[in-house]
Amino acid sequence: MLFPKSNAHRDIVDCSGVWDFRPDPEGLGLKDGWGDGFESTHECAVPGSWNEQLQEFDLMNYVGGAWYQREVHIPHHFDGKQVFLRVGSADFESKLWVNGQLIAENDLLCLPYDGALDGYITPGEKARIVIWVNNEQRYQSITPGVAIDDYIREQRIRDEQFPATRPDFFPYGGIQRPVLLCAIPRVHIADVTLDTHIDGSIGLLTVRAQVNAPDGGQLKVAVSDGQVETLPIVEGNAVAQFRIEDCRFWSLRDPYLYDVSLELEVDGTTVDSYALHAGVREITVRGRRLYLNGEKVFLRGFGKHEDFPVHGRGLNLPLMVKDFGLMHWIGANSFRTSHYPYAEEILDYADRKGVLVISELASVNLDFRIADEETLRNHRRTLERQIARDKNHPSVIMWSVANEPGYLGEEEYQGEASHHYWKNLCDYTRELDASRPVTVANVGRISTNDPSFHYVDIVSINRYYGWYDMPGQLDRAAVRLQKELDDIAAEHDKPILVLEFGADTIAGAHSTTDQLFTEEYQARFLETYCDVIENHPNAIGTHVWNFADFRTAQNHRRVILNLKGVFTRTREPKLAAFRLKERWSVPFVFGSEA
Ligand code: GCB
Repeated sequence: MLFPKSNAHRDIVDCSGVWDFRPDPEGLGLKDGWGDGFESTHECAVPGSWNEQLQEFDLMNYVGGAWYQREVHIPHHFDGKQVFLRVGSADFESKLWVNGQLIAENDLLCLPYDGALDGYITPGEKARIVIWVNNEQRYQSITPGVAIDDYIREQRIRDEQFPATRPDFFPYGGIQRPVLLCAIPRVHIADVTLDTHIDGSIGLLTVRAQVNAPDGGQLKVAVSDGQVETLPIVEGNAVAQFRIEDCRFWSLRDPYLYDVSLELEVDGTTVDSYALHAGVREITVRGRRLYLNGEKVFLRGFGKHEDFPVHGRGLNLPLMVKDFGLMHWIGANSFRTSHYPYAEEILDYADRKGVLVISELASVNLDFRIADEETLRNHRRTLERQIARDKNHPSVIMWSVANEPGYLGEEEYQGEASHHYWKNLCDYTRELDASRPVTVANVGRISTNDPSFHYVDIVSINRYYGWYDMPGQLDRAAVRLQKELDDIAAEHDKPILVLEFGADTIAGAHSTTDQLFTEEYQARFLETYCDVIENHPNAIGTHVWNFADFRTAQNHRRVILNLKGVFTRTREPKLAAFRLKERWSVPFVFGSEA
């Protein structure tokens, strides 16, 4: 799955802008053929979530179907090309029509989808694009949905969140990443997979291309160190292997990217080209440590969210640049795409800035009373699509295949079915991508007896002692945390990553003694955790929850936002940000190892 690019053979029309919009709470549109076009009632900017944009039209908390529509000119020079439309993400579920023709559908959260327009458009004329988006989560999806019926089925005493949702982040709806109209040659490069290894000072780069050209064609692959290979195409495939002497490896200090350019030649004519970057690097897990290019690495960073006033989860490039600037300022070297795949633009930027990314699947609070073979199939489908999308980013160093499964402490989580689930999923991840470790973020309620620990490469835990339990008592929290790390290490000879720990903090609240919600308490909380974790022989990282305050659904535990950010939602630093900056300005020193 190649990210769309413009070059001598390929072109893109970005359909971002203000689109016609209409909410459809009664679900009329799918029955009444709104895919052919509909009468709009509102306007909504793309990319962006509809919620805060249309708050004044009573759509802040809207959960259901909504319709988007706009016209776009198909350029004359698209004639003879393969034209398709790519939707970066339209969450949670979406269908796409062009000139009244259903072109494509998607039900995978925060992942792109596309559809071919052959036969449905005329170059030189306008085309009508209609997109239906529905932000209702489904019961069987890998972040299980929750609707009023589910509360009844689950015999819960009350609706806990409005809008109804399980996770602790706002269920934004809308077209949240760009919609791109793309034209590529009919005979083209369809996919490229990069694989890198290191051998001393030599970089080994394998470029595997899939093309839809007939045998007889050839592919020229050039690397910016000066090497060029010309390969025959055999059954739609070509593989080039390069040895880069004195290679500049992609690293935190020097995120060097080689240019890899591919040219497809048929009958002596170049018919297509595509260029991408390769960061030559190797990620390995050995014993209790994580290595980048053979050097131990300790992760310092955050769980984040795609969240900002007005845009909601919509791609926001100035915010992206600002966030990377703040991560650089504070000395973070990594973040997790909690709790869903982030925009590809963000991963590209991480490649360029030398920031390590744990790419997380959109699986939150998997409930093992309802998870079944269909859920597992959905999980595997998500994994396939996410790895296909993100595989070439050197910044992506790990797959987190789920966050806090078994969240309710349901007894089914400890059963055979759960073991089968995690073994199957972790094995499948390694089958699809043997070059990166796999993890699952474990929830405190399951504690150290988590079936997934047996199948992951890295054990990850999220902990809140001193906050949800033992509030205001950091000494007790530290003892408990230490014991859990020791217990896990005693049973699993694997690295341990603490992927969440944090305290809600109201910027401006202060106290001379340990008091929840104050800036001093957050700072001390994070420092206490870092002290314990950094000194543990199995620990390979501290990811603070969260980088910035973010919006949640309405519930009595949150004052509009989850306030665990070390930056506010609009990115002002709290006291803890300065403390972390001080701590993270000193390089991490690993203890002497047995
Ligand atoms: C968690 C979840 C995260 C929440 C966080 C919290 O364990 O993974 O989504 O936002 O706790 O603040 O409670």
